[in-house]
Amino acid sequence: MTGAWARSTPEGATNGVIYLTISGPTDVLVGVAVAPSDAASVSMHETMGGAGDAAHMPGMDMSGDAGAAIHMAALTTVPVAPGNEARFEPGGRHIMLEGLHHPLVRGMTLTLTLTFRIAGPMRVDVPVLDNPPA
Ligand SMILES: [Cu+2]
Repeated sequence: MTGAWARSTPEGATNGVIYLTISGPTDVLVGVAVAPSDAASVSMHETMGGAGDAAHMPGMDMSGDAGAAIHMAALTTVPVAPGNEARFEPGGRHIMLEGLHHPLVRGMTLTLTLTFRIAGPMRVDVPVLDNPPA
């Protein structure tokens, strides 16, 4: 697990996003979670159609035409293997927090629980940043 970070959000934002890279051993990521006090639900998504991070910009209305144009597919499993790392990065796969209970503010740390088919649950500290780590 490397490069985990969550993008900061302004007051009132309902969605947040976490990125990280997972390398082997061979396993399958089958679940993601954060503390119930942070968000109502967490899921793995794949962004399609070149919308990239815009899908998660604060205030973005995902309903109606805008939502149709920016297609995000939920992923139930993500395979991991040596030499075939699972990358969650801006514009592609991401871990999406919906129903945020508070803004994500730079300096905070979220506790993300990744559940793997073989290895079971693993906790990752996720710092909240304004921009991707260098
Ligand atoms: Cu998403």
